[in-house]
Amino acid sequence: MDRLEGARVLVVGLGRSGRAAVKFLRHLGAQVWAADVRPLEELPGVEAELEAFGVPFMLQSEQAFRNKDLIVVSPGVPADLPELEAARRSGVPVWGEVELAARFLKGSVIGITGTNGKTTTTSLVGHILKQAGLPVHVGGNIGVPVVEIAQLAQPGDWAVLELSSFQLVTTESLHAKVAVVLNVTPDHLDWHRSWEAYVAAKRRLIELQNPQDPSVLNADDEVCRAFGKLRGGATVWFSARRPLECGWWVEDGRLFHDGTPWLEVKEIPLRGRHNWENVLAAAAASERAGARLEQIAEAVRCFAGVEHRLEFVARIRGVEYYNDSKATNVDAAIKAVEAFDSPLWIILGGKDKDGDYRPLGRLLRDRARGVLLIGAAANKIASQIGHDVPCIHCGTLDRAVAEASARAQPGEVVLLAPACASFDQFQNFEERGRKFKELVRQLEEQRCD
Ligand code: UMA
Repeated sequence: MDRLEGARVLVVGLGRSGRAAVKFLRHLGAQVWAADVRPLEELPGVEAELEAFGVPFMLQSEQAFRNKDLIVVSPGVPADLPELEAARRSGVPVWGEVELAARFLKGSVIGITGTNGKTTTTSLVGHILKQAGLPVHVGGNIGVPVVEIAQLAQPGDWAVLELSSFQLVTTESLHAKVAVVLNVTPDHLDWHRSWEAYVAAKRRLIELQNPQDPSVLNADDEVCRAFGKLRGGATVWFSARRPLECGWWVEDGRLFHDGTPWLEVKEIPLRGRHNWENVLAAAAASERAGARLEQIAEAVRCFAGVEHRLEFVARIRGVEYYNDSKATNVDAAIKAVEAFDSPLWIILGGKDKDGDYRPLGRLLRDRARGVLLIGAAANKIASQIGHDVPCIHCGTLDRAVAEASARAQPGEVVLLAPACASFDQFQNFEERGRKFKELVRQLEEQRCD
């Protein structure tokens, strides 16, 4: 189904991806209907947008799926919804928004996935290619729907795409010219229902590649090593822990490519060993896209980092505040904690994703002065880590920041790295991170009063 002119298409989910898909489909000349589980009153701005495109709205129901030639789903819509299963059984294709885009995308794709580090790596690859003077577009899970990139990219351009497991499950036609898998650890098990299904989703990125195209994989990650067996000679390995025979690694405080040192660890402007991995992976992908080593090194040195990822907010009365709102799972929170040597006050909690918080508790035993708990997962977290580290139930982020500022001593760090999704108290992790920064800035103002 490559021509969609006149096709009857239902778009499910009217967040960022769904709304962009509606526009793209109308541009292609399809007849479009739009559905969401939420009524229009709860979807600000959507009614006017749909009206402008002549697209009727329907609440998500069995009826909305009837008499359609194609269903396009947003990433957050579970791929095994009964209505979607029924559509597939009756021969109606179900595409994710990324699949829709992939069928029309003219540039070459660098696809980046992994449980943690995707956004930093994606934005770093975009930055390196731009600095190297290559034509580049950045999108995907990072916040720019891939259908928007499909409308912009020309043949010869690079599309650097952050791809989540949700997006990969419903994708078939995305043949990444370079694929990157950073790491695979448990996440989103509530959505995927099993670890195997989550790993299979990540594996799709490399399974869909053409045989000769390279996969950049983490030599220190067990799942990536298994993926490497599938890709054989097309694998480019990286390691932040040990020298490799060839590929990209860190040794004695320097980054190497095939035995050539090209950057010092101390020149990386991002905190934490996990960011060495992100830099190695970004460098490997960028080199395959045509950037030279010295261009890569120069671009890494001037990379400003990404909002909500170990973002420095302020230093108030000798206490440093960091926003890592993007740490929405246990593994990401562990990496955030490992990035600091100073004693920590850490804000944890939100919507649980079936996480096991015990490994985090063991790490916090030596590193944290206390945990400030917020959101729906507070009791579960306290029951799993309460014997390792003092836990203070704060309920809300406002309260947690107030408690942290009252307790933290000069030389200590207050870190928001919640290990949970934000959806119980916020629209998304960005809103949570912005709120944290606002609260910290208020502390700063109080100090000046
Ligand atoms: N909805 C339905 N039916 C359902 C489920 C949801 O109608 O069965 C509706 C909701 O009511 C809501 C809409 O779908 O109105 C939300 O759609 P969505 O959850 O797919 O979110 P979008 O706004 O389209 O944003 C998505 C990604 N969100 C998710 O995957 C949850 C964004 O990633 C991404 O930036 C954006 O597409 C552009 O590509 C965010 C994210 O949290 C950052 N991603 C997860 C993560 O990184 O952990 C995977």
